[in-house]
Amino acid sequence: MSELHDAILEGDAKAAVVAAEQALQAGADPLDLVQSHMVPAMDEVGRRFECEEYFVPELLLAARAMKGALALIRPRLAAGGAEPSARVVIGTVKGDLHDIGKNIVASMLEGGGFEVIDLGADVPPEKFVAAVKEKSADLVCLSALLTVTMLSMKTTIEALRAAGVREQVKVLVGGAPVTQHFADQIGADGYGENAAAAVRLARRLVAAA
Ligand code: B12
Repeated sequence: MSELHDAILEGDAKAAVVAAEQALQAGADPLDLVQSHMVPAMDEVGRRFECEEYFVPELLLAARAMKGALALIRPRLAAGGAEPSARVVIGTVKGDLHDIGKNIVASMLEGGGFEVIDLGADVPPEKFVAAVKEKSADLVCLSALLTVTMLSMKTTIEALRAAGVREQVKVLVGGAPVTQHFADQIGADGYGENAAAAVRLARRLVAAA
């Protein structure tokens, strides 16, 4: 595939940054770079990890290369220039350190005209609740990449309910192991498969509210 894809797969952060720079200079679409080159590279990293060709060090190197290239691309994703239409609190749920996908969703939401409050990774339910209250958020976006931490999404929605703010916000969930069925089961308002879907859905939910 592309040099950018291969640099991430090989965990070569320098080469990934150079390849991303060159692609952007050549006029590549930033979202296409992410979706058609970078995400497939991380998927292949995951596949290799699963069949024990890669181990945690390779995972970390690939993630570092992905993040290096993303740092260049993120401002372009977020350069929508629209007035903030609604306020979103986003984070990766408790116990889960995966934040690459969450960061892409956050950038795309910013580009889509949302004001984004990013709480980071490994965010406990009470921190989501506090941010929703403080910032009068319209939307909460929860990300999880581990099957075990998907349950933290449920706990977070329960905490929003217990704090009396569940009806105030729409809750959107996503991340590789999450499905529409799971979203329905835990009482989320929506599930998005990728960052573009997240923006579409966020707009629809806010408009309906
Ligand atoms: C990179 C990586 C890591 C890095 C994370 C670095 C970082 N800062 O994020 C490190 C090395 C730290 C790591 C650690 C671990 N990892 Co890991 N990791 C991955 C890997 C290879 C890629 C994840 C990624 O970044 N993908 C690219 C992004 C762009 O995709 P994404 O996150 O899915 O996001 C997109 C969509 O899902 C969606 N989305 C995401 N969030 C949201 C939110 C909303 C609201 C919406 C609408 C949409 C949305 O939009 C995004 C953009 O399109 C995956 C394999 C894979 N293919 O997913 C394994 C994987 C997730 N890891 C796995 C495991 C097992 C682990 C460890 C337990 C390993 C270990 N033994 O220590 C630890 C756990 C640490 C922890 N407590 O979280 C397993 C999980 C298995 C499972 N089903 O539970 C996977 C699937 C690998 C595998 N095939 O076995 N990992």
